[in-house]
Amino acid sequence: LQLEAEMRQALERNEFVLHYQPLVDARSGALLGCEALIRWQHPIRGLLSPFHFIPAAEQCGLISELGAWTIRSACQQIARWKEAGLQVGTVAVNVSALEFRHHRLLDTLTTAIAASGVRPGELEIELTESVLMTDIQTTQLIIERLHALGLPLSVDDFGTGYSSLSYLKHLRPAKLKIDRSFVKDLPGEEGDQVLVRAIVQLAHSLGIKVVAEGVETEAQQAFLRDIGCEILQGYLISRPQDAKGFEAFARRVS
Ligand code: G
Ligand code: G
Ligand code: MN
Ligand code: NA
Repeated sequence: LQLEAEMRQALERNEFVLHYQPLVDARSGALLGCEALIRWQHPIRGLLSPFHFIPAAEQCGLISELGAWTIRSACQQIARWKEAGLQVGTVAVNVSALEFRHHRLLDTLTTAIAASGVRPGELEIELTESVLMTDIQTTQLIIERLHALGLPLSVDDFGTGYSSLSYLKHLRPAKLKIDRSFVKDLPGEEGDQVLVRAIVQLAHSLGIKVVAEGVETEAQQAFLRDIGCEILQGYLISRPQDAKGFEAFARRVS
Protein backbone atom coordinates (compact mmCIF):
# COMPACT_ATOMS: atom_id res chain seq x y z
CA LEU A 1 0.00 0.00 0.00
CA GLN A 2 1.46 3.28 -1.20
CA LEU A 3 -0.22 5.48 1.41
CA GLU A 4 0.95 3.24 4.26
CA ALA A 5 4.58 3.55 3.17
CA GLU A 6 4.15 7.29 2.81
CA MET A 7 2.64 7.59 6.27
CA ARG A 8 5.48 5.59 7.83
CA GLN A 9 7.94 7.88 6.14
CA ALA A 10 5.94 10.92 7.26
CA LEU A 11 6.20 9.73 10.87
CA GLU A 12 9.96 9.38 10.49
CA ARG A 13 10.27 12.77 8.81
CA ASN A 14 8.03 14.42 11.37
CA GLU A 15 5.51 15.68 8.83
CA PHE A 16 2.46 15.43 11.09
CA VAL A 17 1.38 18.47 13.10
CA LEU A 18 -1.27 19.20 15.68
CA HIS A 19 -3.59 22.15 15.34
CA TYR A 20 -5.58 23.38 18.33
CA GLN A 21 -9.12 24.71 18.50
CA PRO A 22 -10.24 26.54 21.67
CA LEU A 23 -13.17 25.59 23.91
CA VAL A 24 -14.51 28.62 25.76
CA ASP A 25 -16.93 29.41 28.57
CA ALA A 26 -20.25 30.35 26.93
CA ARG A 27 -20.86 33.20 29.39
CA SER A 28 -17.46 34.76 29.98
CA GLY A 29 -15.54 33.72 26.88
CA ALA A 30 -12.75 32.44 29.13
CA LEU A 31 -10.51 29.75 27.67
CA LEU A 32 -11.31 26.33 29.16
CA GLY A 33 -9.22 24.14 26.91
CA CYS A 34 -8.67 23.06 23.34
CA GLU A 35 -9.07 20.12 20.98
CA ALA A 36 -5.94 18.82 19.29
CA LEU A 37 -6.55 18.01 15.62
CA ILE A 38 -3.94 16.22 13.52
CA ARG A 39 -2.83 17.36 10.06
CA TRP A 40 -0.25 16.06 7.63
CA GLN A 41 2.11 18.65 6.21
CA HIS A 42 2.65 16.73 2.98
CA PRO A 43 5.72 17.80 0.98
CA ILE A 44 3.77 17.81 -2.29
CA ARG A 45 0.07 17.81 -1.51
CA GLY A 46 0.17 20.49 1.19
CA LEU A 47 -1.67 20.45 4.50
CA LEU A 48 -3.90 17.36 4.57
CA SER A 49 -6.99 16.93 6.71
CA PRO A 50 -7.33 13.77 8.83
CA PHE A 51 -10.12 12.62 6.51
CA HIS A 52 -7.40 11.95 3.93
CA PHE A 53 -5.32 9.62 6.09
CA ILE A 54 -7.00 8.54 9.38
CA PRO A 55 -9.30 6.01 7.66
CA ALA A 56 -6.32 4.59 5.75
CA ALA A 57 -4.26 4.45 8.94
CA GLU A 58 -7.06 2.48 10.60
CA GLN A 59 -7.22 0.08 7.68
CA CYS A 60 -3.51 -0.65 7.46
CA GLY A 61 -2.91 -0.89 11.21
CA LEU A 62 -0.84 2.26 11.49
CA ILE A 63 -3.47 3.99 13.62
CA SER A 64 -1.96 3.01 16.96
CA GLU A 65 1.40 4.47 15.93
CA LEU A 66 -0.21 7.61 14.61
CA GLY A 67 -2.34 7.79 17.75
CA ALA A 68 0.77 7.38 19.89
CA TRP A 69 2.38 10.24 17.98
CA THR A 70 -0.69 12.42 18.69
CA ILE A 71 -0.70 11.57 22.39
CA ARG A 72 3.04 12.17 22.82
CA SER A 73 2.89 15.43 20.89
CA ALA A 74 -0.09 16.73 22.85
CA CYS A 75 1.65 15.87 26.16
CA GLN A 76 4.85 17.58 25.05
CA GLN A 77 2.89 20.66 24.01
CA ILE A 78 1.12 20.77 27.39
CA ALA A 79 4.52 20.64 29.11
CA ARG A 80 5.87 23.48 26.91
CA TRP A 81 2.83 25.67 27.61
CA LYS A 82 3.17 25.10 31.33
CA GLU A 83 6.86 25.93 31.19
CA ALA A 84 5.98 29.17 29.38
CA GLY A 85 3.39 29.99 32.06
CA LEU A 86 0.53 29.84 29.56
CA GLN A 87 -2.75 28.53 30.98
CA VAL A 88 -4.68 26.65 28.31
CA GLY A 89 -6.96 24.43 30.39
CA THR A 90 -7.65 20.87 29.27
CA VAL A 91 -6.22 19.57 26.00
CA ALA A 92 -8.44 16.96 24.33
CA VAL A 93 -7.13 14.33 21.93
CA ASN A 94 -9.30 12.27 19.61
CA VAL A 95 -8.95 8.52 19.91
CA SER A 96 -10.52 6.47 17.14
CA ALA A 97 -12.28 3.13 17.45
CA LEU A 98 -9.43 0.74 16.68
CA GLU A 99 -6.96 2.79 18.64
CA PHE A 100 -9.22 2.67 21.69
CA ARG A 101 -9.35 -1.14 21.61
CA HIS A 102 -5.64 -1.54 20.90
CA HIS A 103 -3.67 -3.07 23.77
CA ARG A 104 -0.98 -0.40 23.45
CA LEU A 105 -3.20 2.59 24.25
CA LEU A 106 -2.87 2.51 28.04
CA ASP A 107 0.90 1.97 27.86
CA THR A 108 1.27 4.82 25.42
CA LEU A 109 -0.74 7.15 27.66
CA THR A 110 1.05 6.09 30.85
CA THR A 111 4.48 6.62 29.29
CA ALA A 112 3.61 9.94 27.64
CA ILE A 113 2.06 11.32 30.83
CA ALA A 114 5.04 10.29 32.94
CA ALA A 115 7.61 11.64 30.45
CA SER A 116 5.92 15.04 30.17
CA GLY A 117 4.72 15.51 33.74
CA VAL A 118 1.12 16.02 32.63
CA ARG A 119 -1.18 16.30 35.66
CA PRO A 120 -4.66 14.82 36.07
CA GLY A 121 -7.23 16.90 34.20
CA GLU A 122 -4.72 18.50 31.83
CA LEU A 123 -5.29 15.90 29.14
CA GLU A 124 -8.65 14.49 28.09
CA ILE A 125 -9.75 11.76 25.68
CA GLU A 126 -12.45 12.32 23.05
CA LEU A 127 -14.33 9.23 21.95
CA THR A 128 -17.33 9.07 19.68
CA GLU A 129 -20.59 7.78 20.98
CA SER A 130 -20.44 4.79 18.62
CA VAL A 131 -17.09 3.70 20.09
CA LEU A 132 -18.58 3.80 23.57
CA MET A 133 -21.60 1.77 22.56
CA THR A 134 -19.57 -1.16 21.27
CA ASP A 135 -18.73 -3.92 23.72
CA ILE A 136 -19.83 -1.95 26.77
CA GLN A 137 -18.07 -4.23 29.28
CA THR A 138 -14.59 -3.90 27.79
CA THR A 139 -15.25 -0.24 27.17
CA GLN A 140 -16.07 0.30 30.81
CA LEU A 141 -12.84 -1.42 31.90
CA ILE A 142 -10.75 0.77 29.61
CA ILE A 143 -12.56 3.93 30.75
CA GLU A 144 -11.93 3.01 34.38
CA ARG A 145 -8.23 2.68 33.63
CA LEU A 146 -8.28 6.07 31.88
CA HIS A 147 -9.93 7.59 34.94
CA ALA A 148 -7.25 6.03 37.14
CA LEU A 149 -4.66 7.81 34.98
CA GLY A 150 -6.43 11.12 35.63
CA LEU A 151 -7.90 11.29 32.14
CA PRO A 152 -11.47 12.55 31.84
CA LEU A 153 -13.61 11.37 28.96
CA SER A 154 -15.41 13.58 26.47
CA VAL A 155 -18.13 12.12 24.22
CA ASP A 156 -17.64 13.41 20.67
CA ASP A 157 -20.36 13.75 18.01
CA PHE A 158 -23.03 13.27 20.66
CA GLY A 159 -26.47 12.55 19.26
CA THR A 160 -25.31 10.76 16.11
CA GLY A 161 -24.55 7.34 17.56
CA TYR A 162 -28.02 5.84 18.17
CA SER A 163 -27.26 5.78 21.86
CA SER A 164 -29.19 3.84 24.41
CA LEU A 165 -28.15 6.58 26.86
CA SER A 166 -27.66 4.02 29.63
CA TYR A 167 -23.94 4.07 28.90
CA LEU A 168 -23.80 7.65 30.23
CA LYS A 169 -24.71 6.40 33.68
CA HIS A 170 -21.91 3.82 33.69
CA LEU A 171 -19.11 5.66 31.92
CA ARG A 172 -19.52 9.03 33.65
CA PRO A 173 -18.03 11.26 30.96
CA ALA A 174 -16.98 14.77 32.00
CA LYS A 175 -18.40 16.31 28.82
CA LEU A 176 -20.84 15.69 26.01
CA LYS A 177 -20.04 17.41 22.74
CA ILE A 178 -23.21 18.11 20.78
CA ASP A 179 -22.51 17.27 17.17
CA ARG A 180 -22.45 20.26 14.88
CA SER A 181 -25.27 18.87 12.73
CA PHE A 182 -27.63 19.85 15.59
CA VAL A 183 -26.09 23.31 15.94
CA LYS A 184 -25.93 24.26 12.27
CA ASP A 185 -29.60 25.33 11.90
CA LEU A 186 -30.00 26.92 15.33
CA PRO A 187 -31.68 29.01 16.50
CA GLY A 188 -34.32 28.86 13.72
CA GLU A 189 -34.94 25.13 13.50
CA GLU A 190 -37.48 24.10 16.10
CA GLY A 191 -36.64 20.40 16.08
CA ASP A 192 -32.98 21.13 16.78
CA GLN A 193 -33.96 23.59 19.52
CA VAL A 194 -35.93 20.86 21.28
CA LEU A 195 -33.15 18.31 20.88
CA VAL A 196 -30.36 20.55 22.08
CA ARG A 197 -32.37 21.69 25.12
CA ALA A 198 -33.09 18.06 25.98
CA ILE A 199 -29.42 17.08 25.67
CA VAL A 200 -28.39 19.93 27.97
CA GLN A 201 -30.98 18.92 30.58
CA LEU A 202 -30.08 15.25 30.40
CA ALA A 203 -26.37 15.98 30.73
CA HIS A 204 -26.83 18.38 33.62
CA SER A 205 -29.04 15.98 35.52
CA LEU A 206 -26.14 13.49 35.31
CA GLY A 207 -23.54 16.08 36.30
CA ILE A 208 -22.03 16.19 32.81
CA LYS A 209 -20.94 19.42 31.07
CA VAL A 210 -22.09 20.26 27.57
CA VAL A 211 -19.99 21.52 24.67
CA ALA A 212 -21.66 22.80 21.51
CA GLU A 213 -19.55 22.11 18.43
CA GLY A 214 -19.58 24.00 15.17
CA VAL A 215 -20.71 27.34 16.60
CA GLU A 216 -20.45 29.73 13.65
CA THR A 217 -22.87 32.58 14.38
CA GLU A 218 -23.63 34.99 17.20
CA ALA A 219 -27.27 33.90 17.13
CA GLN A 220 -26.22 30.30 17.80
CA GLN A 221 -23.90 31.48 20.56
CA ALA A 222 -26.68 33.49 22.26
CA PHE A 223 -29.20 30.66 22.01
CA LEU A 224 -26.78 28.08 23.41
CA ARG A 225 -25.69 30.33 26.25
CA ASP A 226 -29.31 31.09 27.15
CA ILE A 227 -30.32 27.45 27.40
CA GLY A 228 -27.40 26.75 29.75
CA CYS A 229 -24.90 25.06 27.43
CA GLU A 230 -21.70 26.05 29.22
CA ILE A 231 -18.94 25.46 26.65
CA LEU A 232 -18.65 26.58 23.02
CA GLN A 233 -16.36 25.49 20.19
CA GLY A 234 -16.46 26.61 16.58
CA TYR A 235 -15.29 28.97 13.87
CA LEU A 236 -17.06 31.92 15.56
CA ILE A 237 -14.62 31.62 18.44
CA SER A 238 -11.63 30.41 16.44
CA ARG A 239 -10.68 27.98 13.70
CA PRO A 240 -8.21 25.28 14.62
CA GLN A 241 -4.74 26.85 14.40
CA ASP A 242 -1.16 25.74 14.78
CA ALA A 243 0.40 26.03 18.25
CA LYS A 244 1.61 29.60 17.66
CA GLY A 245 -1.78 30.80 16.43
CA PHE A 246 -3.54 29.13 19.34
CA GLU A 247 -1.08 30.67 21.82
CA ALA A 248 -1.88 34.12 20.45
CA PHE A 249 -5.59 33.40 21.00
CA ALA A 250 -4.90 32.18 24.55
CA ARG A 251 -2.97 35.35 25.41
CA ARG A 252 -5.71 37.56 23.92
CA VAL A 253 -8.52 36.07 25.99
CA SER A 254 -6.67 35.77 29.30
O1 G B 1 -9.43 18.28 12.02
P1 G B 1 -10.74 18.27 11.33
O2 G B 1 -10.91 19.55 11.64
O3 G B 1 -10.67 18.14 9.85
O4 G B 1 -11.15 16.85 11.89
C1 G B 1 -11.69 15.84 11.09
C2 G B 1 -11.89 14.57 11.89
O5 G B 1 -10.64 13.96 12.19
C3 G B 1 -12.62 14.77 13.21
O6 G B 1 -13.66 13.81 13.26
C4 G B 1 -11.59 14.47 14.24
O7 G B 1 -12.18 13.83 15.37
C5 G B 1 -10.61 13.54 13.53
N1 G B 1 -9.28 13.71 14.10
C6 G B 1 -8.57 14.84 14.18
N2 G B 1 -7.37 14.62 14.77
C7 G B 1 -7.33 13.32 15.10
C8 G B 1 -6.36 12.48 15.75
O8 G B 1 -5.30 12.91 16.19
N3 G B 1 -6.67 11.16 15.87
C9 G B 1 -7.85 10.65 15.43
N4 G B 1 -8.08 9.36 15.59
N5 G B 1 -8.79 11.41 14.82
C10 G B 1 -8.54 12.73 14.65
O1 G C 1 -15.47 14.93 14.84
P1 G C 1 -14.82 16.06 15.55
O2 G C 1 -15.76 16.81 16.42
O3 G C 1 -13.58 15.72 16.29
O4 G C 1 -14.41 17.07 14.42
C1 G C 1 -13.93 18.31 14.60
C2 G C 1 -14.01 18.88 13.20
O5 G C 1 -14.91 19.98 13.14
C3 G C 1 -12.70 19.38 12.70
O6 G C 1 -12.64 18.99 11.36
C4 G C 1 -12.84 20.88 12.79
O7 G C 1 -12.01 21.55 11.87
C5 G C 1 -14.30 21.05 12.45
N1 G C 1 -14.90 22.28 12.95
C6 G C 1 -14.61 22.91 14.09
N2 G C 1 -15.38 24.02 14.23
C7 G C 1 -16.19 24.07 13.16
C8 G C 1 -17.21 24.98 12.75
O8 G C 1 -17.56 25.96 13.41
N3 G C 1 -17.82 24.69 11.57
C9 G C 1 -17.50 23.61 10.82
N4 G C 1 -18.17 23.43 9.68
N5 G C 1 -16.54 22.74 11.18
C10 G C 1 -15.90 22.95 12.34
MN1 MN D 1 -13.41 15.69 18.32
NA1 NA E 1 -17.76 16.15 16.83
